[in-house]
Amino acid sequence: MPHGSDRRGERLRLAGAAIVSPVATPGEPSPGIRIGVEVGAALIAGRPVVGLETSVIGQGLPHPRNLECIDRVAGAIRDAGAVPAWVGVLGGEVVVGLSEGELARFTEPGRADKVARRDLPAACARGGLGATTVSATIWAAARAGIHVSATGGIGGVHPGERPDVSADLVELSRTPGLLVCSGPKSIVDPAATAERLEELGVSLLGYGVDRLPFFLAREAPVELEHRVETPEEAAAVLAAAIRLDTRSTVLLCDPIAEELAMDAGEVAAATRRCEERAEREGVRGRDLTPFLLACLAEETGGRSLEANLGLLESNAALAGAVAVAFVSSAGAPGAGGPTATRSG
Ligand code: PSU
Ligand code: MN
Repeated sequence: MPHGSDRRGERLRLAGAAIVSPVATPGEPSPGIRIGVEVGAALIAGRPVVGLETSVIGQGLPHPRNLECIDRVAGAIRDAGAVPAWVGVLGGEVVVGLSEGELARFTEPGRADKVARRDLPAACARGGLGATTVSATIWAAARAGIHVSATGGIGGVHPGERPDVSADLVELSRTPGLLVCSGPKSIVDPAATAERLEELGVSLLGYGVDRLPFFLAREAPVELEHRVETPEEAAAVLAAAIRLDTRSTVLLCDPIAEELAMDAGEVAAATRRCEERAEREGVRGRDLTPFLLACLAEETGGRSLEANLGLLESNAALAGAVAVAFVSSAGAPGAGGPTATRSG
């Protein structure tokens, strides 16, 4: 196996030019990744870009609230001065920077398959629509030279005798970059998830908080070791991670706004009822998370949905601000974005 630093400069196809990624990444060069026109131009110019998953659009939120999510998330990133880069599988390629028209197809109910990193090859070979989870999204974003991404809540360790563990966790441990989230989704075990992340070497940063944010709830009873107060401080941690070549994601944990936050006990009780329903109906594997999210919305009279949309928007705004701070911080490795070279 060649050493990772030999692989700097993976060449990605972009309208006749090749993009050289400044991010050291394990894995083979990926000619199957297509970069959207606006995103490619932004990366070449060294402008801030934020990677975004589409599983939240395809499976996590119901139609038509997923349309609202796209507007609010993309709007927050643009308002911060960055470019949104939605990631998804389309026409046999992994696309980083879906156009509005392409993205619209992912919002149609039941249209896109949920695609984690393990599903990428089959999804590309099949040629349909694949909505990428965090694991597949950060995999592709890093290979496109994107350093900052955003989501709502990451997957984690589900409670149970034979725990279902999200592929997000191991991918966070082997993908360089920074991901803004509101902690793990409140349908998982927060302490077990934090321990697994520690074991995997994933850095957790509280954004103005000392405890782990817990998606719909402000916090879980899990203490965080590190805390930042500003996008600039978060960007400095990302720059250090890249400089050190730690190759794992810095997880910037941004709690849900107080006015939208739900009571942790209420969320836990509703989640238990939903888990029982999942058990009775035999829902397992990749269907579990979307099932539990939909069930929670029902159980809470739609409040969890409002909360989820609100935290997605504020995480996007923060990710935009971190991406801006990262490219403007002098001397940040890779801060200039990927360098374009002529192909051939
Ligand atoms: N955040 C949300 N809603 C979602 C997700 C994140 O607010 O639906 C998605 C992300 O794509 C994440 C996935 O990677 O849920 C985790 O699914 P699983 O537990 O099956 O790994
Ligand atoms: Mn799972």
